[in-house]
Amino acid sequence: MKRILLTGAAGNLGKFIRVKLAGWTDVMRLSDLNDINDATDNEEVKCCDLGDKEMVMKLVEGCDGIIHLGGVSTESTFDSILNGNIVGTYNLYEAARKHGIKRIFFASSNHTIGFHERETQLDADSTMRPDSLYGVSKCYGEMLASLYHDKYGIETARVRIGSCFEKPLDRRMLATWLSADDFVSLIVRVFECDRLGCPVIYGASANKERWWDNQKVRYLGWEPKDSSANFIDEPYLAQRAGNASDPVVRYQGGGFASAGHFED
Ligand code: NAI
Ligand code: 15L
Repeated sequence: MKRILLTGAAGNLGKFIRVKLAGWTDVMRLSDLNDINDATDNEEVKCCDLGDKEMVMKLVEGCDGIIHLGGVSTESTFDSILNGNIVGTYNLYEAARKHGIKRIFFASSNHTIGFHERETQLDADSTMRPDSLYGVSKCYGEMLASLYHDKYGIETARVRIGSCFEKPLDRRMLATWLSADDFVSLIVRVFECDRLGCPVIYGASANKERWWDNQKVRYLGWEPKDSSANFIDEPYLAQRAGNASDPVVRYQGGGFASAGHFED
């Protein structure tokens, strides 16, 4: 893999991916809305707004694959989601089509299915039940990837990331937590496997508590190694569970399911 474009490179996940994947590609092309001033020798920086079609066309030129993390990453106003996640993801796929990109890692989210109750076991074929406008925008991204796969042959890993943080931050994340190492090992598998297709993959570590089943993507050979169970001494585990009828406890999306609407 020669040159990989990393969008959202200045964000939380982008920052550690740069470090953990250093040397994996000949060149990592970094992009974000925010400036990036600490590029290393095998990184190059091309910052732009994903909503700017012409800039995105230039951004993608010369790349061999894309790790697409850029965009609005939590609930927000429709206008900002429209620009970053709807228009932005379209611009990226159009540029990928025109520049012959073969493979994309799309950072989708568990908020595409956040209104499923926690007792419901989901797999790749479960119905989308977004819990926010943000979740709806990720459903759109997944469907756009499907179209560009079926019509133009661009392979995409549609990864419904759970909660990728240094450690689980609350009781819900015992099920949704994805470690940085497991996230990076998934990225590597996505670009190194012979055939990818356009699968939906749940991005969670090998946690004991599980809501999501990745049986349908066993062919990828991705084996997460970490577990939220290793954080057994964290204080939130000693807390009593919340009220079971509270949407924050009832639904997989947690607080996103109960959050109010963001007015433009
Ligand atoms: P983040 O918010 O820290 O990073 C996103 C980056 O995208 C930011 O640096 C931001 O400046 C950039 N961005 C926003 N709008 C843009 C635009 N119009 N043009 C160009 N760049 C723009 O989010 P984080 O946590 O790093 O997440 C990365 C991706 O993974 C996001 O797409 C998010 O939705 C997804 N994800 C993350 C999860 C997590 O646990 N961190 C869970 C599920 C999904
Ligand atoms: C997401 O989609 C967000 O990007 C991240 O900040 C977390 O809120 C995560 O989901 C989660 O559900 O924990």
